[in-house]
Amino acid sequence: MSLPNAENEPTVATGTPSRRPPNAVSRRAMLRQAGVVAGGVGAAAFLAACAPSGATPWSLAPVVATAKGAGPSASSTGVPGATQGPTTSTSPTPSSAIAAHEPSPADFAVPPSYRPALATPVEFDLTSNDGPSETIFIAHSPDAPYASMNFGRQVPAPTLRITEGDTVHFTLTNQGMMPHSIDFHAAQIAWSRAYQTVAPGATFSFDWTATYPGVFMYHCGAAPVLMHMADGMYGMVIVDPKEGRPTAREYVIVQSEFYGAGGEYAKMLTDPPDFVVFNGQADRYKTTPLVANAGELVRLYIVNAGPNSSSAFHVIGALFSHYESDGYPPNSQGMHQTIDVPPGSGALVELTFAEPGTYPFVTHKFSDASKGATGLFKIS
Ligand SMILES: [Cu+2]
Repeated sequence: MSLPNAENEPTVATGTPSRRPPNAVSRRAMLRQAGVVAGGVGAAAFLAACAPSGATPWSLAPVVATAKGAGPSASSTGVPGATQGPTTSTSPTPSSAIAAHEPSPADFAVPPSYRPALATPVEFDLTSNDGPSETIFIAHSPDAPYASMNFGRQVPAPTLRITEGDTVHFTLTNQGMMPHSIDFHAAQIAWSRAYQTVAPGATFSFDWTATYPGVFMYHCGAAPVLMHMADGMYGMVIVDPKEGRPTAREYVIVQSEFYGAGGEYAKMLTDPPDFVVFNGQADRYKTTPLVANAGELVRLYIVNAGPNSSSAFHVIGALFSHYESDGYPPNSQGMHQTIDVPPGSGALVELTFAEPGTYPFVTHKFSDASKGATGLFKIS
C-alpha cells in the first residue's frame, strides 16, 4: 500500500499531503519539483548536451536473487552496462528519434526456480530508472513507444523468488532523475523507515523477512504513486512455502495498464487505459505463445499491478483445478472458471490442458482483453 497523490513531497511525507488539481501534474512538473529540469536559456544547452547519442544496449540479464557470498555476481544489479546519462524527460510523447526497446526480457514469463530457505540473507539489488533512454514498446503493429519509469530497466521489474523464512537484504540504487522508492507487499515493516524516497544518485538498503508464503506485488511508492506505477515500476515476489510445491510447468503473468505515451497523469486519473497488457506488452503471447503439454500440471503466478483495473483472469478451454488467493496455501480452493485479482493483489492457479491445441488466456473484462490483455497457450 502507499499514500495516494502526495505530489509535492520529494521525501517521505510526515503530514497531510498537499493537493494539486488533478490535471496540473506532468512528468516535467515532477522533475521540476525534484530540481532536475533546468530553466531559461540554459535549459536548451543542458538538454542538447544530455541528448542520448544512441540506443542504450538492452540487457536480458537474469534475475538477481543470490545468497550472500554465492559468487562474484552476488552483488550485481543484474543490469550490466545500464549506465544512465544525465538525461531528462520533458515530453509525455516520446520522440521518434528516441530508440525504444522491448519492455521485458523474452523469457520473463519463466520464473526463477524454487530452492529451500537460506540461512544467510538473500541479496536483491534493483536500480530505478527514468528518462528518454527508458522508452519501451508496449505494443506492436503499430509500435507504441512509452516513456517508462522502471526497476532494472525492464517492465515488469525482475521477479524475486524466495522461500518462507528467508531474509532479504534489499538495495535500491536510484539511477534516474526523479526520486523513487520501493514497497514490498510481502514485507511487514514500517513504511516511514523502509519505503522512503531515494534521491537521484542515492542508494538505500534495508532487510526484511518473508514470513508468509504467497504471490506479492512490489512497486515504487514515490509521489505521485499512481504515475510511478502506471509508468512501469512494479514487479512480483514469489515466496514459496518452506516445503515447496509439486513439480509443474510454471509461468509468471503480471497484468497492468498503460495510459497515453508515458507521464500522462491526467489520463491515469480519469481512466480508461489505452493498453492493458500481460508482462509489459499488448498481445505479447499472441505472437509467442506460452507452451505446455497436454496432461501436464501448469502453475501460474499472477499479479495485477493495475494501477486501476481488476483482472478477471480466465483461460478459454480450461478450468483452474486449484486456486489460492494471494498464492497463500491456506487460501486454497478448488475449481474456478475465472479468478478476481484486484489491483495490488496476487494469485496462484493450477490447471491441466485436456488435449493439444491453442487456448487463449484473457482478462474476462473484455474491454481490457481487447486492449491487449490476451495471450495464447500452445499445448503439444
Ligand atoms: Cu518511482
